Amino acid sequence: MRSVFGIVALAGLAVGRPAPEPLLLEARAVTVVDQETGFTFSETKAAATLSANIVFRIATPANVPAGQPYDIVLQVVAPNSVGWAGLAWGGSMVRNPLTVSYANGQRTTVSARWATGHSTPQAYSGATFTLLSKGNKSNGTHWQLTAKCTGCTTWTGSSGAVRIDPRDSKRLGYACAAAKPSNPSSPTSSIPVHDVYNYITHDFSAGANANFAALLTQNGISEVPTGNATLFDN
Ligand code: HEM
Ligand SMILES: *[C@@H]1O[C@H](CO)[C@@H](O)[C@H](O)[C@H]1NC(C)=O
Ligand SMILES: *[C@@H]1O[C@H](CO)[C@@H](O)[C@H](O)[C@H]1NC(C)=O
Ligand SMILES: CC(=O)N[C@H]1CO[C@H](CO)[C@@H](O)[C@@H]1O
Repeated sequence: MRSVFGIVALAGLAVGRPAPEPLLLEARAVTVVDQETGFTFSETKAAATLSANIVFRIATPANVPAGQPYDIVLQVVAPNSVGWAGLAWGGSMVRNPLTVSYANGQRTTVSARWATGHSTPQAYSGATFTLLSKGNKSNGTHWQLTAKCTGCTTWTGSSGAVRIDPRDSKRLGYACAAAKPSNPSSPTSSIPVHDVYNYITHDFSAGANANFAALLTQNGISEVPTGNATLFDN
């Protein structure tokens, strides 16, 4: 696991030659602490073009009891050239929760979808999102979403119940299009088909938060997260 706190990164530069990177196709977990929301995220960059990345960040509660469902906080940072960005939690397009987000002026919209084939996904009621009071914005170069999701990490797929292990790495799918959704304020807006799709390996363990429930409260979400908040906040 590598840490990318400003100070640590600068200290690394000052030391001089970095350690050689192993040439392994393993998850390259990067832990990022978001100063604005206070969450610790595991970050994976996904190529939108040869020269632009979408950044996917996922924060998990620490100490999730084995087998229990759990909420996550998803942060997506995309260049303004990206009309929509999608994350496929099961690692492919079909029969798993798809999270699609897009800019809506100064705000962002997030949409839960589900595809039964390689055609336009439908709205999905099994995953619900609550935008945090901080972390949803856009500027001259990027738009950014920050939302809690209930239902992104457990679902019933083609071969039964699936649960993402919060202590593990997992292949996720992603997709994006340059063209914008027709009705950006609506979570059920029609979206144009992707220009790009690919896969990332995301290390969920690098985004564990011992104070998950308290951080949600600090960001305007007071309901108890799915799972056991008592255990999450120890
Ligand atoms: C907007 C409507 C969409 C249409 C019409 C569509 C259509 C398709 C088609 C036809 C393919 C197969 C391409 C091929 O095999 O050559 C494909 C693949 C794929 N799509 Fe979509 N798609 C849509 C939305 C999405 C969304 C929202 C996601 C979310 C991440 C997504 C993720 C993927 C992925 C990861 C693949 C690679 C194959 C797989 O893993 O199943 N798609 N899509
Ligand atoms: C624009 O927003 C993005 C995403 O929040 C951020 O990473 C970037 O630093 C911002 N740029 C400026 C100039 O503020
Ligand atoms: C959470 O865990 C604690 C400690 O095991 C237990 O006493 C409590 O009943 C649990 N709460 C829920 C809602 O499961
Ligand atoms: C900067 C910021 O966090 N903006 C918005 C994020 O989304 C929520 C819910 O729509 C808004 O209340 C925030 O103002």
